[in-house]
Amino acid sequence: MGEVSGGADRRDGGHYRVSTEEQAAFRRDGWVHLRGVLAPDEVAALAVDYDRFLRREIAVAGKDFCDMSGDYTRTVEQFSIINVMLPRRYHPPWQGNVYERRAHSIAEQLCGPGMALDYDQLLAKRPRRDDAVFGWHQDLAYWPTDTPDLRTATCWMAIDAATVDNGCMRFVSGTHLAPLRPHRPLHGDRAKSHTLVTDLVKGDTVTLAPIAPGDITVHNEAVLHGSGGNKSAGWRRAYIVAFRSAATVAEERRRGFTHSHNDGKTVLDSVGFNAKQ
Ligand SMILES: O=C(O)CCC(=O)C(=O)O
Repeated sequence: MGEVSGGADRRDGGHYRVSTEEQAAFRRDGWVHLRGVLAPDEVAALAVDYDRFLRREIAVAGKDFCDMSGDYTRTVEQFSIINVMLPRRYHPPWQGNVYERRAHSIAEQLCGPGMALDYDQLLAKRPRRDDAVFGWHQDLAYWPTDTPDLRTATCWMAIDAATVDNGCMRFVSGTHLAPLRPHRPLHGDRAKSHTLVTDLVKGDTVTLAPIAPGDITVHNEAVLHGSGGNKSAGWRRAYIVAFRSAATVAEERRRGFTHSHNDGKTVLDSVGFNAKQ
C-alpha cells in the first residue's frame, strides 16, 4: 500500500518535523492533524501486535481491557469500543517504538522541552456498532489538574483510515482555552464504568477529523472531543500515546496514579469529583 497523505519528508528516524503553521494551529484550536507520522510499513508492523491484543493473545490485567461504550457487566463480545490501557506495560517490546519516539518529538515541538510519556492506549471500534460512540469529554476531567505545569499533547494515530462513517475523532476547537466543563459518569457511577461525559453547549462548532493510516491528531487534554459510532463494515483501530510535562507525570506517580483502570483509587476519589469546576 502506498502512502496516502505524504510525510516522508518530515520523518527522520525517531523525529518528525512539525511546521510553524501546525504549531500555531495546535495553540489556537487545541488540536492539529499531522500527516504521515508513520510510513505504511511502520503502521503494518505495529498492527500485528495490535491485533494480538484484540485477540487477547497478549494478556492484559483486569479492567485495563474494557469497554468505553458500555458498563463493566458487558462480556468482551459485547464491547463496542475495546479499550486496552497501558499496552506498553503489557507488551514491553513496544517501549521506545518508532511511534513513541516520533510522538515524543512532536510533543516537545508543540509544548516545549521536558515532556514525558504519561500513558498509552488502544481504542478499537468493532464493525457496525452504532453505539461505539465516544461521548463528549475533556481528558483533564479524568486526572489531576492541580499540578503547576499542565502542558499536554495526546497523539492519536489511525491504524485504519479514520472516517466519518467509522467514527473518526471530532473536536470543538478552542475549548481548551475556557474552563473545564462539569463531567458526569456515563453510567451513573464510576464503579460501573470508567467513562465520563459532558455536553455540547450553544455556540459549539464541531469539526470532524478524518485521517489516513499513519496520520495522527494531537490534542490538548483540555479540548472538548469525542467520536461517533462505527457504521462501517471494518474496524476503526487507534493507538494513542499521551504526553504531559515530566514534572506532572512524576507527581501523578507519586500519588499512585498510573492511568491503569485497576488503580485502587481514581483521581476523582482523591480530589473530589470535578473538584476544580
Ligand atoms: O478514539 C476515540 O474515539 C476517542 C479517543 C479519545 O477521546 C482520546 O484519545 O482522548
